[in-house]
Amino acid sequence: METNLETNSTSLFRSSFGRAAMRFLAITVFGFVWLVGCADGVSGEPLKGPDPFAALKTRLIRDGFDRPLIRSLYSKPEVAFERQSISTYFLHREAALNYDQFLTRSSLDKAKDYLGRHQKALERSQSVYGVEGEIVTAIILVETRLGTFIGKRLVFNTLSTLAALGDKDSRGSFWEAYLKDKADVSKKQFDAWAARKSAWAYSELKAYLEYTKAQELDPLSMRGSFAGALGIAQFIPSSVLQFARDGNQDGQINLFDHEDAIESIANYLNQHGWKPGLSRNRNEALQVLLRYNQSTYYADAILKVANRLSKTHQQ
Ligand SMILES: [Ca+2]
Repeated sequence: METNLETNSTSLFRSSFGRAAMRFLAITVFGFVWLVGCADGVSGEPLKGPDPFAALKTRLIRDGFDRPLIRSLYSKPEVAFERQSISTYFLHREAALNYDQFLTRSSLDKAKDYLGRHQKALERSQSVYGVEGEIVTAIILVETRLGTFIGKRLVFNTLSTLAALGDKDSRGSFWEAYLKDKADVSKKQFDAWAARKSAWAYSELKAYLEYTKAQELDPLSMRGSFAGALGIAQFIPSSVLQFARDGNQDGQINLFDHEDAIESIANYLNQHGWKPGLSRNRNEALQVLLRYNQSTYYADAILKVANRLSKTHQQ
């Protein structure tokens, strides 16, 4: 989803550092972080040295988050510095994803079944937001295999880990412990990436804490992608705050509920310019879908799946 706008390596490569330079950086950093990760098989562990979240906690409290809540959250045993989520970040290769897998008969049959099971919610979204059920279903198929692959990492850990790299000391500790003698990348290059990424992650972490507080959800209850996207629709927290809706009208926006996810996707696309029948105009439809995920491979796959679903639907 939009998640991937700011978080995947495709957009990383589009950064001002220059595509080639960042690709080199990504590959080298990934390669060495991955090797280090494989060497001891540990994913979430404290950084060597001082508490990696110390500065982050102070910053959150200074920015108005409740001190006892922040201290309590970061003292929980499941909270850990997920250095492998950093390496996975570099592993992600948008162009290498096989989108054809979503066009197999088996995938399309499952999607067709989903259209039937969630017909009511999909029809309501179509009438309120003008987004065809086939488009919403195609997005849910590609994002999370219809809600069956929603990520294994605690969203809180993923965002906290990336945000912690904004602190010079934590970043330095990470460099010293895991990259300095192994990575074929300069400290300056790593610093530049970490500064940009951590700023994004801090903003998303704040949005995540605001969302969980407003909806009375446990911040440690949600798992998501290595990029901090959550739920069936894979929204990043700032998009959750802005575009998510309570589709099943139970008083809580929970993107692990299908009806909430369906309506949230439809609202998101509507707010970004989707109109009824837009899927028949490929170029205009692509422009809106690219707001959801910046990859043209992705947007193209969504339209192909939706098109196939519409055809089988009419038969
Ligand atoms: Ca709900």
